[in-house]
Amino acid sequence: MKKLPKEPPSSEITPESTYKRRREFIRNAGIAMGVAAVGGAGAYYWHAAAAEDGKPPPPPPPGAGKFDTGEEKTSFEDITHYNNFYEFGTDKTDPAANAGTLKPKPWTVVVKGEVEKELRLDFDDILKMATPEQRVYRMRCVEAWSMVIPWDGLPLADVIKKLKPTAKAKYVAFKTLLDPAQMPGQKGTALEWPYVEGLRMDEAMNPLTLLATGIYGKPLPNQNGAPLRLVTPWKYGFKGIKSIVEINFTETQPPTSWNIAAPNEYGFYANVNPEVDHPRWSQKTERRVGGKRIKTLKFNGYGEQVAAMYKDLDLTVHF
Ligand SMILES: Nc1nc2c(c(=O)[nH]1)N[C@H]1C(S)=C(S)[C@@H](COP(=O)(O)O)O[C@H]1N2
Ligand SMILES: [Mo]
Repeated sequence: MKKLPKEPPSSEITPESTYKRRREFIRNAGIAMGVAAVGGAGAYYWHAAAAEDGKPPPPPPPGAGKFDTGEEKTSFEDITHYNNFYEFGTDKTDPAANAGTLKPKPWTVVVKGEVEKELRLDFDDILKMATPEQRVYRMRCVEAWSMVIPWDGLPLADVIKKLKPTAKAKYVAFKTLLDPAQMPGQKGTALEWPYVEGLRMDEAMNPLTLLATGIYGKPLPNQNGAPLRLVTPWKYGFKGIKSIVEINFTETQPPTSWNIAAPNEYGFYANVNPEVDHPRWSQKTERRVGGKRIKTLKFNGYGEQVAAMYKDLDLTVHF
């Protein structure tokens, strides 16, 4: 019988926290949810409605089940109590314990840069820009664990079409809220704040890319990035920026938080790739939270939808 590979040494915590200590050393050395119409008369934002009256969610909207992996879903408890959200601490249990200070309502998102019209949008305005869908996605963290999450959200492509970027827009940059009073981790130096991320325009327009607003038919819990976060299931988890307050269309590749933090370890693309190891640990397998260790699939199993975008890119260089 083949032995399963050993869990990477402290895979869940060490990589990012080791780095954090190094970074601190370098520094010291001186260097919602209202009911919103989304369609015709009687249309409603389904999980928001469920949350408000405490009843079980109504039947999912059309589009649910699209891209479903058929795998066993991770429990709501695990999805909401095993998190990365450094604005609330660097341990996996910190976000659930500390994210109560975040106020996800009211919520404003600034749209700027290479776009027909710069805008300040309320969260409810964004909900009206596309039809909500539920999609069960396999998610893979760079730390070699994974989950299967039933997200609720809006296809980012539909939102972008409404925002009308100019022909110069080649990338979309996202920013998390910067407010140390709501996000106490921002008083520390675990990362540069605010958290920033970005996608190439074709990645942003890919049908898999979701602006998530909920999980399991409930509004996003604070620790998962309320009220609005990015989901790109073929990429490592750190691309999935939480609690977004800015969408900026740019001509050039925007900076991204983990690439700023450790450029030799975290690239801009961050496509899940078992053939390209992280410099300090393997990416060949993953531990399914609440389940077994399994082999990691290239593009997290979404190659059919995304591989063509990278046919001219050396993924060992552009990791
Ligand atoms: N603003 C912000 N977004 C973030 C992070 C973070 O620390 N801050 N962590 C990222 C990482 S490393 C992962 S794996 C996912 C985790 O999402 P989850 O806690 O909802 O599973 O969020 C990503 N988005
Ligand atoms: Mo991650």
